[in-house]
Amino acid sequence: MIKSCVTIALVPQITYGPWIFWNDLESSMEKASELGFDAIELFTPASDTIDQSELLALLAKHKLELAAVGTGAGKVIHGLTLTDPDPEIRKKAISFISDMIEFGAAFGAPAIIGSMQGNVLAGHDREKTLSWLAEALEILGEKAKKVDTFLIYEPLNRYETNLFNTLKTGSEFLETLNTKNVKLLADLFHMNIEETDLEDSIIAASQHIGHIHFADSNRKAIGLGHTAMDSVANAIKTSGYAGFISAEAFPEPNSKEAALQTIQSFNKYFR
Ligand code: LER
Ligand code: MN
Repeated sequence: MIKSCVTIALVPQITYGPWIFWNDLESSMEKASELGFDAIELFTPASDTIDQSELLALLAKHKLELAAVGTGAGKVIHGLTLTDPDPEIRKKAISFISDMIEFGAAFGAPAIIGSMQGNVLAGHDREKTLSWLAEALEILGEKAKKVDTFLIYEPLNRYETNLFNTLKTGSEFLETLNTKNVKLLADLFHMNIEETDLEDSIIAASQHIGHIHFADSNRKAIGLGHTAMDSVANAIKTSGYAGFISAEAFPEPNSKEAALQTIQSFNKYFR
């Protein structure tokens, strides 16, 4: 069954971005639960930000699942990426994500590699850079397997990465890896910029998709932009997707209304 999810940002250094709820874990979870969301996706500064037993108790209290954990703080706070030319930085990036994998795995949730994938930097070789990404995904994919979860790799739009921007190129890259434990994140906002046809892309990549970010063309809650969600939802359902559809969208006009708009859209298209 497809399940609804909403994002909560808990990184003090970041004060604005595409996350629906902000700063306060407990009140965000309370609101998510009241609106009928099935799950939350967390964006935290580190793997040890939230006490494990406290989160377990809150998830039980509010009848929510943890769908996934974001790793972007590794880049934003510490400047770490998996494709930095400096091997020491790559090592630290792998270690940061490895800890995040363990944090999520305690709740059955995978970690997401978005901005921590980095870029091919000016003056550097693309093939070499991709070999660093492959090396990291091999290690982290197998790490996730050991703790009974999977890893999520997210193609981003061209303004955020020059590695892979589409589901097709992302899928082809994953197919070159030995590990079969890395899945793809289909972020509808990035796809709106990069894909020729969202529906075709979703169907073609269906065996790789393990998570979906739910945002409209302008990265506001679904229904506030011009994405043709009817046909995108049909493609998601036809593809046999059975994971979380997670609102990674701006808190516009505010968190409460963005959350309400999201759950109404989710129910309209997926219930
Ligand atoms: C993360 O999920 C994402 O979509 C990125 O745009 C964040 O940099
Ligand atoms: Mn995303």
